[in-house]
Amino acid sequence: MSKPSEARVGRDLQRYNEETGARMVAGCICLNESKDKLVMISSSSHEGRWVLPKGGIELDETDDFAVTAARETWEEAGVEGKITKKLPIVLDSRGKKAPVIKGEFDPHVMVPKTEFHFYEMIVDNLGTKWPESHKRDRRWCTYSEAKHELTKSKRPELIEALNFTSIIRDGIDGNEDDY
Ligand code: 5FA
Repeated sequence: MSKPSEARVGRDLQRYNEETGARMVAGCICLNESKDKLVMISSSSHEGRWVLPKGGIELDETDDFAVTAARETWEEAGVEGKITKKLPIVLDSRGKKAPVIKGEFDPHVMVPKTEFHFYEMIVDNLGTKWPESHKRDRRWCTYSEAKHELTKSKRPELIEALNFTSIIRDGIDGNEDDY
């Protein structure tokens, strides 16, 4: 992959799901070799919140969303690695109703504003300078630290995606989901 030195910006090329109108986003959950930690980055729009590297799939990109996920992961987190699996799609948690683009509009049906296509990645390299290094922090977190941060950031759908990975869960927080 040739690594861009600048991040793509703007929503002009943003791809939306033709059926639901949901914004389509791809990203990576980046695990270390021993699979007991993941990379989190600070949100650029909400100070003090930690999220996962991800971003909009664009109209000129391939249907292989792993390519977008790897691009966003480099741009936002400066991480490169090997994608090992595609995780099930998770949907926006904000619960707002949005018009269905195709088909009947049903006011009782919750339509996601965003759908997330996440991939599990095993980290090979942490760059020291990357397109958004000037505006984001980056850190390794255990499963329970990540769950804590994503709860604080009000991002249950990102926890859902994390729970689909093969991360080794630490502590009481991690074990409780296993029962
Ligand atoms: N946003 C906030 N809460 C959301 C939720 N529960 N479900 C879906 N979307 C949610 O913010 C990214 C965008 O997602 C914002 O427009 C926010 O309103 C909306 P973020 O997840 O806090 O990440 P960020 O601040 O780092 O955002 P950006 O990288 O600037 O934006 P994107 O992740 O969309 O990536 P892109 O701009 O590179 O395409």
